[in-house]
Amino acid sequence: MFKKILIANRGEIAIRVMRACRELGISTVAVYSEADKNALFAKYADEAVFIGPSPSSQSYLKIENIINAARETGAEAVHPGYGFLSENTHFASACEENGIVFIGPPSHAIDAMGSKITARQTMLAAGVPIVPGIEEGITDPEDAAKVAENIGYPIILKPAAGGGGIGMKIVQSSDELQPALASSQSVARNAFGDDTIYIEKYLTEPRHIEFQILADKKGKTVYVSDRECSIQRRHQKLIEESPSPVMTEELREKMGSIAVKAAKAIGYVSAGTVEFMYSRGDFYFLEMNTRLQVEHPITEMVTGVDLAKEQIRIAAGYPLGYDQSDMRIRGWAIECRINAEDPLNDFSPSPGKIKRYRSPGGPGIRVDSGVYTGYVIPPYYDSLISKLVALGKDRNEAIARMERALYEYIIVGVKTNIVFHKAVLRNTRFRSGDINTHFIKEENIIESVKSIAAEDYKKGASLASALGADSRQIAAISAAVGSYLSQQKAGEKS
Ligand code: MV4
Repeated sequence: MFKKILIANRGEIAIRVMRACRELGISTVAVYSEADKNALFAKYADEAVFIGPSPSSQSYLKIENIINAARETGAEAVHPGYGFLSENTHFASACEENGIVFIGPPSHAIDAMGSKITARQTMLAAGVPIVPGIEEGITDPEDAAKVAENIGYPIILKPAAGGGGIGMKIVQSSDELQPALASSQSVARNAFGDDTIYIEKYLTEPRHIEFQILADKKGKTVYVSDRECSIQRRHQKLIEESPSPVMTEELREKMGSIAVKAAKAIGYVSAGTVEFMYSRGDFYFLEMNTRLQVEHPITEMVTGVDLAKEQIRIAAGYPLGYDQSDMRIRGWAIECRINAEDPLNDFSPSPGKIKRYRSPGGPGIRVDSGVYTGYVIPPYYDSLISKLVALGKDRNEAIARMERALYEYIIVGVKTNIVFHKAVLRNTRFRSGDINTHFIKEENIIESVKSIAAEDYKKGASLASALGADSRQIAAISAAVGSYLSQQKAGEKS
């Protein structure tokens, strides 16, 4: 086993990986930017190397600096977390060339999923179902028109080099095609330096369902659990659950085996995720994420598998210690991403100082976070404060525990999306499990966020005035929507 690992990431995921290292008896090296010099992850590590005065995310993208930090500290392996360099083949190769183990897939497996067209070709050849469409790039508008006519409208244009929805265009009819193609190409050229576009049939109400897989270096690949990730806004996931409400034993067996087939088709090793779109009983390969994902804890909660540890064990050459038939799902887990953002102002980021912080606990609750009271959330990175995860014996218990945990959560100083999560969790359609990727829009969740915020505000104000607060205090207490009761109590004691 490795003796020392460098974690090339920040925030909660750096801590998550270091926790795995600590349990495995591996010492840890953090790398940190100027903006992160007071961050918890840098304090948690056994050693911390300053990698740059640049306060923006640039520090965590400088391959050379990170390789140097690993060499100087004698780290034998590097864990990239998610985002930053986690799916960068140059980084994986640079590690390989410097005799440092990249804790993730081989660079050729990252490459295989880089171009969406190549990925479609590979999956088609392997017998993995893909959305009806083409496996070649399109540049000529007349070719595009013919292809679109063949597939049948509505269609969707996607950049080959893309991901995350950038440059995608839905086209409802032939007269919209030419401007949509031009726009898609121009966005793709700017974002990826490559304006290759391909065409797929547009699915109107898909669910996003993904499968966690693990593959060791001996050729064994298993699926761990499925995750439902349909609750998202502008391609940003906000709530995930495992299993998916539509999942049956039979469907899991079918989709899981295909996820394993997809991984094997590219010689995958490490933890990975195969994404599918699911619509009315049919499912199609979408893309594969070659990293540990933000939402990995819900899979850990329902299976008992420690994915971060498994990644490290696999990278060190250990075989998986179990077979597919040993894998069991027990209970139901939900994750809410708690972000420093204002759901009442178009989810605009709300960085700044956390003046008061108390995270929930009790039965079935897990909080992965990198913040503390007095910590200043820098404006340069993502706005994730924590991942709040609730495990229950079934979906109803998981929801009840999540609502209870949201009630307990105190975060003062920055705006958070806690009230947004409350609004989704009490929605009757969400409770019935009838969701798709357009849920937030279709259910007009923002309107219920407004009314819950107003409700909380009123309760806070009446409580504060009953306790003899002056108008300034009432305003302050009321403004802290979502945790007014706890704040009142905490305020009494301080
Ligand atoms: C689609 C689609 C419908 N039909 N492709 C958006 C991001 C990228 N990963 C794939 N995306 C989609 N591709 C076809 N043929 C709808 C989406 C989509 C989506 C997919 C997964 C999760 C959330 C989504 C939100 C909006 C649109």
